[in-house]
Amino acid sequence: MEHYDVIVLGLGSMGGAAANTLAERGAKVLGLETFAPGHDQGAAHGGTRIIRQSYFESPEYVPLLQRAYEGWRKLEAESGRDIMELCGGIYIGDPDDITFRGSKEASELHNLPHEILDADEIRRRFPTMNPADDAVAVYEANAGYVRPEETTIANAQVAAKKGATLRFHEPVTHWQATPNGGVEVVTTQGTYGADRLVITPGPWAPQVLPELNLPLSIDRMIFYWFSPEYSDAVPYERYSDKQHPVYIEETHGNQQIYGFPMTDGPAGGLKLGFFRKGSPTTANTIDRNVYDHEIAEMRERALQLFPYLTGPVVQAKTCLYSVTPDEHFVIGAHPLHEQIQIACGFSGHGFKFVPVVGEILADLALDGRSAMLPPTLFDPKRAVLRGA
Ligand code: PYC
Repeated sequence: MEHYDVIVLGLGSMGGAAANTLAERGAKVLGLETFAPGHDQGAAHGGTRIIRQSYFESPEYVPLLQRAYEGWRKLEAESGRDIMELCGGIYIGDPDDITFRGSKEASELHNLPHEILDADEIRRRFPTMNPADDAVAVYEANAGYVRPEETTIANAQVAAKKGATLRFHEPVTHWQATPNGGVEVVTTQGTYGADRLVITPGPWAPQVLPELNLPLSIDRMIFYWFSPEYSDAVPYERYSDKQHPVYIEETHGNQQIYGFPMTDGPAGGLKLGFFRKGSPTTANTIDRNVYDHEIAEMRERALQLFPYLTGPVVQAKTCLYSVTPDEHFVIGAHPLHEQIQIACGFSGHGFKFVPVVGEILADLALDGRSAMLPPTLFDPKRAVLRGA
């Protein structure tokens, strides 16, 4: 049986980054993945993901983001791929909404460069948008987007270059901790042994980690791309990533939406979606169709911010979130087996952390601890994950 220092089960975004960092640190690594690099079955497709540091979810994430930005630049340099685009980010809300208030608090606490804009200033700078008259926003120039498919492919490419053995199209059928403190992993093609295992299952967490009975909601989410109607006053260039930021908006109790500038030319459409509005499903049974009533609902909401988003829908795609009860991640030692590290439950906001999660998982697998891991925020044994 082939034996490795570490096996990484799942080479999507987080597993790919873990394999890359582990190989860089000299470990003999095997990565196993059911699908191809950059596949569209999980949560790492759709062309773009937001990155930002003025983090309204909790200021505790900010140091991780600062480290992640360094990792994104390193991944670009090592892979020769364009992955991160800092086109700015705007977080619009009522003064008391978490989108605005939380972004402002995180910026102030960590001295992040930011500006506060009122509705007139938002319209003046970004004439694609017509927010509510009493809306306010945090504008962060150091925000933008990363490319998920490019990321996963880049991590695989760089990890392999650093010596990792990566097997795609090789589903894992079983894993187990062995009595000598190691692990054994069985796939459709063979059985492999290792001292340590890193499990990054994405939305397949309930199937891969059934013994933990994690209270994850696997949610069907949708990205939409709508064509704007261009005019002399608001031409294509105003929507492009040279002039348009990523955005998150909620005002007057409206459902939070998020989106991107146009990244694929005038015909590509403006990509947006509801921030946290999905329907429970499973990774194996998700309905990948998108229905007219869903498109109509998204357009009605989008028009509240983008008055010219009246052209045809260019495309719509489903994606999967794995949502924890407190919407914080699950990263740490498997509660039953200390030689196994798990990372899942990224709750729809994990992608921007990919490089730093890779580093944390490598630290945990090789040293049993990581100075970058917040003490309790992502603890797999925390009360909300035990139903308490
Ligand atoms: O984390 O910025 C984010 C995000 C936007 C939509 C889903 N997550």
